Amino acid sequence: MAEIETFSIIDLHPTPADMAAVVLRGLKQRPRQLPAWLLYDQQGSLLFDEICKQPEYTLKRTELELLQKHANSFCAQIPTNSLVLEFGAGSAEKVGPLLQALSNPAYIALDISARHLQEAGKRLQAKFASVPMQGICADYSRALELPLSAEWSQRLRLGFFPGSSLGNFEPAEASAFLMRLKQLLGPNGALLIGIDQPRPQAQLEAAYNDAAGFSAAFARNLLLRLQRDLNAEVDPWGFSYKAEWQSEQQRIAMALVSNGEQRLQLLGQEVIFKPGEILITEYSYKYSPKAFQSLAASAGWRSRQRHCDAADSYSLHLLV
Ligand code: AVI
Repeated sequence: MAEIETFSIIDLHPTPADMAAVVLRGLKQRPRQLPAWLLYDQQGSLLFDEICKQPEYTLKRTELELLQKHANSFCAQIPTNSLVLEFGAGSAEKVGPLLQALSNPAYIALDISARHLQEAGKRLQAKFASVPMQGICADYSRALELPLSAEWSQRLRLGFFPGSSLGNFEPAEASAFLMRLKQLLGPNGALLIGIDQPRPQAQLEAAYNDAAGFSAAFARNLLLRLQRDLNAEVDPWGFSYKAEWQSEQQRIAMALVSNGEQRLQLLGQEVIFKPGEILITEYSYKYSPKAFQSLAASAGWRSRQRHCDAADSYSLHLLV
């Protein structure tokens, strides 16, 4: 009988002191901007799951369909016994088709939200009882040493970076991140990555400002979490949410806009927002397949296989 595995987590989450330092640095920037990983505490991860269900936000559904359709052909290129490393696993709902198509895989889910990861990992483990799995709670955008057993270290690595989360990095950071992944995945490693493509402005702006208000709640949760986790003094309702397509940069910019003059206090430091001043919560860059392939090439990756959806809005790339 196959062994039944259990899902456990190694917790490498930044400490509150680290988080406070990152927040203060971001609040002093112009425009003020906080890193996207701060959006994902337990509450933020649940709100993001709701965004993914909204009719305007098609990204997750499109990607899942592509994965289900092409998992076998992607995985035919991946050796037996590979270790799948998923960056930003979230609810870990996308890796299923890969675990099904691969022969004798092991799986590591990295995510910044420990509780969300624990619950997602437990559900996935129940579905794939014989696949050895491990969760790591960490900010994967920083350089990372993986705490791997000797047996897992010997497996060839397949990186899995779905959801177009690469788009939440600035292009220079995205290139540096892809280079770091090359190191981490090793000389025979591969990377399966999902990339959202530019589309008409109205469609994109609606996707990031859904009628039900989950995108706005997701952004506002950033300030609520500063209150909860870092005892910041701030009025989250003193800000309105805005998402706009900036065609020159090929990105959606998401921001909280201060409704009036107001103060935010953290660790004895005060930040004054002027009326109309913005706090960027996130950018979401979009890449055509060609633009992405050239970014990947500049980081040392070669394209092995690519599939787009029928509407040509999203692409999955296998890089080696
Ligand atoms: C996770 N990431 C790829 C999402 C995106 O589309 O940029 C985050 C998001 N923020 C608001 N809506 C979606």
